[in-house]
Amino acid sequence: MCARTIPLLRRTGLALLVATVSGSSLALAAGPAVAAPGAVSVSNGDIGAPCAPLTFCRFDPAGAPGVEVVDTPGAQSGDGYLRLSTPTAADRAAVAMLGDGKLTLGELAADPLAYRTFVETPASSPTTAVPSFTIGILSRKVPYPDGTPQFTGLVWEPVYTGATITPRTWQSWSPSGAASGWWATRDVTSTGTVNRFGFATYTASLQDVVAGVGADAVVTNIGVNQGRGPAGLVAGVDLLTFGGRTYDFENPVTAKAITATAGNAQSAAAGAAFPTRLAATVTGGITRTRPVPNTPWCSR
Ligand SMILES: [Ca+2]
Repeated sequence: MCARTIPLLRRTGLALLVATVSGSSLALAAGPAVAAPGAVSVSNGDIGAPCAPLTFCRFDPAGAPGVEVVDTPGAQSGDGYLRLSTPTAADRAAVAMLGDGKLTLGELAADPLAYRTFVETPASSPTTAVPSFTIGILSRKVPYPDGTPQFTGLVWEPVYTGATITPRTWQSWSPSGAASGWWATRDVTSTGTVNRFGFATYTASLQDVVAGVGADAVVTNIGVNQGRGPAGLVAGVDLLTFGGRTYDFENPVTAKAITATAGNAQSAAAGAAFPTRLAATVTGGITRTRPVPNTPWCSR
């Protein structure tokens, strides 16, 4: 008889899933798909949970119906990605991690910001639209009339760097390393003109933004946004990076088949271990089968 409890990868850095092997029976909880090494998996269930500090959620008062972590062979990392859909110009699709009220813009900008996009169906207009990298802040530099810090979204879009958007191709972006591309939602001035928050619309780098807004601005949310505006755009996002972590959008796997991959059809003396450790591959998934890391094993 043998019994083991084996930790699998964590989801959103909070929950720990386990698979338990007991004797000849093997029971598997749903586990995550293959995530990029060192990345934190974020599933459709994660972003569907109520918004809370330091977790991802659909960041939109209307619930952002065009937001889903999908399993698809088109994924570049793992087996899935975050799909954002805006059928009409009035739609918005966004996912963000809420801040904890402590993180400042200066602290956030100290680590690389990065993400990848994949345009499945370009917008009717503008055809160059892709999901943006968005940071919400509260700025003391531009307070409301009552003196409280004013909110604005800080938005980075590849098109304002002069980059070419290629549909049906994964493209990697670096909002923190780009020489331009940032603008503020609460004061969209003409290109190259300094806004109320102190940086030039569309031509500012992240360093320009921090210098203009102030490193002490409190971060309220970090994520990606699509719309309002680009009607018909269907786009993927994956490997969202900030705060020293990369978030890989992947759904859990439910085991459908277990196949011995090592140690089968061998014998061992009583009380001795098998010469080859017993191992198995578990496949599952929502739309197709796939191997699962850290497949449980036992020997007896
Ligand atoms: Ca992925």
